[in-house]
Amino acid sequence: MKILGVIFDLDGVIVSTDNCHYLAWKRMADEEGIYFDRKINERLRGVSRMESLEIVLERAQKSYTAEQKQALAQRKNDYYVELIKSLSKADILSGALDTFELLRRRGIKIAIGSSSKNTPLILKQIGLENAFDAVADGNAITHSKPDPEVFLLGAKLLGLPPENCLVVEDADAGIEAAVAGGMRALGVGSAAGNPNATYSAENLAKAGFETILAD
Ligand code: B16
Ligand code: MG
Repeated sequence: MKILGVIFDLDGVIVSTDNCHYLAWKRMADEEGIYFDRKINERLRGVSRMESLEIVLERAQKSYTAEQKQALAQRKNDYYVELIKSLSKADILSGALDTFELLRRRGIKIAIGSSSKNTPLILKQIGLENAFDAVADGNAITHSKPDPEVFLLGAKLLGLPPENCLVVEDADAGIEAAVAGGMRALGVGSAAGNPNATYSAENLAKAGFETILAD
């Protein structure tokens, strides 16, 4: 099956927001007296905000009501939004722009498939708000990765069947989601070497798209 569309995860594939997520969760957790470190932060990759909060609260000494949890997630997001306001074009990860150009030249459609509700803001900050044929993000879905919903929506918005789409992901949950949706997956960053990924590369610059497309 030919690859006619590529759906890119955002955080960790096109731009690295890891540290911003870490600092925002850390600030909220410190204020609440909850232990949080970079190792725990790794587990939040590709996971939705409320599911991430549940992971953070595993170390909490007290229990929180649903209302309090909403407030904690909101507070973390306020800190996060403040931090991502300093993102710019310079934060686009290595190989991303060249990859988009190559795919466009080949007539392949490109989309975003991200769990983040902050996708529109992040794309604007890095100057890519008009770069994609479709954007499927955390605002449009009810089930986050490893559920395939966000990628199936991306394929639908591109007008393509899943089997003609390739997903690029940095999270194991995202690779799982792509496979569950019947798509091929390229694992980069933290997901490079994921045994379920069809292709693997350290980053987009090293992905060898020419070879993948010739497959
Ligand atoms: P937000 P992706 C994910 O984005 C992040 O990897 C994950 O750490 C974050 O919790 C999630 O978005 C939700 O983000 O709080 O901005 O809605 O990797 O799917 O692009
Ligand atoms: Mg990601």
